[in-house]
Amino acid sequence: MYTRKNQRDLTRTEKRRLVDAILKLKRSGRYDEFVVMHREYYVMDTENRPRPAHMTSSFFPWHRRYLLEFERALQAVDPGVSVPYWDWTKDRSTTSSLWAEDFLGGNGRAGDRRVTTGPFAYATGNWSVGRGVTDQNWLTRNFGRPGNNPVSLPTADDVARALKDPVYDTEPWNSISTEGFRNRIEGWGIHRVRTVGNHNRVHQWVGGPMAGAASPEDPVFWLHHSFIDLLWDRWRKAHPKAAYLPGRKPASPGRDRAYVFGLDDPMPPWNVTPRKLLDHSKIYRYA
Ligand SMILES: [Cu+2]
Repeated sequence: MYTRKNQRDLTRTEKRRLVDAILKLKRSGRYDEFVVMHREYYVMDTENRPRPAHMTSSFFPWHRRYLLEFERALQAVDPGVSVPYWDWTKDRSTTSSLWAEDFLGGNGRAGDRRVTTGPFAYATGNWSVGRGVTDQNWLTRNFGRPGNNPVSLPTADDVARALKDPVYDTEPWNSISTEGFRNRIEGWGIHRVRTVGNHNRVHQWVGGPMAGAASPEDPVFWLHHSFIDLLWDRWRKAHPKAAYLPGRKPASPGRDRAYVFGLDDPMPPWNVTPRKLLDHSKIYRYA
């Protein structure tokens, strides 16, 4: 049993140990395996293949397991580290300690958006991205996407509205589910209903690889998803009688059956069911 802390409460030593563990995973090649896995599971709901990770009910349990795998890999390097969370409703500034030199480094520079500060700057020689996919190998960020189409971080009100929804997820269990906690937090924009929100909006706000399928190229991915995981916790506590939905795969034949994972349907690549991931209280807790 260990604790996942708010990133703003980490000591200098805790930050250094986390960064060191991440850099070690990178050097060993293990880190990039996580990036590849996320890319493989970043499947649009127009594609006809299993889709346990995004645009679907199992978004929360899939990412819980994915984070746990990453955390186990970190702990194999340094047993004292865990994945802190970034509460972006509170730490909203581009100069938050999250983005400091001793932690994740800051925004990308003007022009090519290259991150030039902190341990993940390309010039350190310790962090390159896009292996085998792009020839641009430095990490980029573009906080708030200034210009014609800027993005702001979601607010505490946005999150509160999602937490108030007493239903976990609704038909058609995908990116156009208008009701339900899951898509209110996952945050797909729905034509004439709402714009991109919460989880997706944070990915867009950071910019660079965080805005796409290879988002774990930026280590802030883990801190973002740790907070998303905590929000699932908060929702479950707010609605103790509400169940994970759907309870089982839709009965109708067709595409849904391949991509909707009911409570007891094993999710690839681990073949673990959402039910097994509902309760993490024996593994970690949030502080
Ligand atoms: Cu994801």
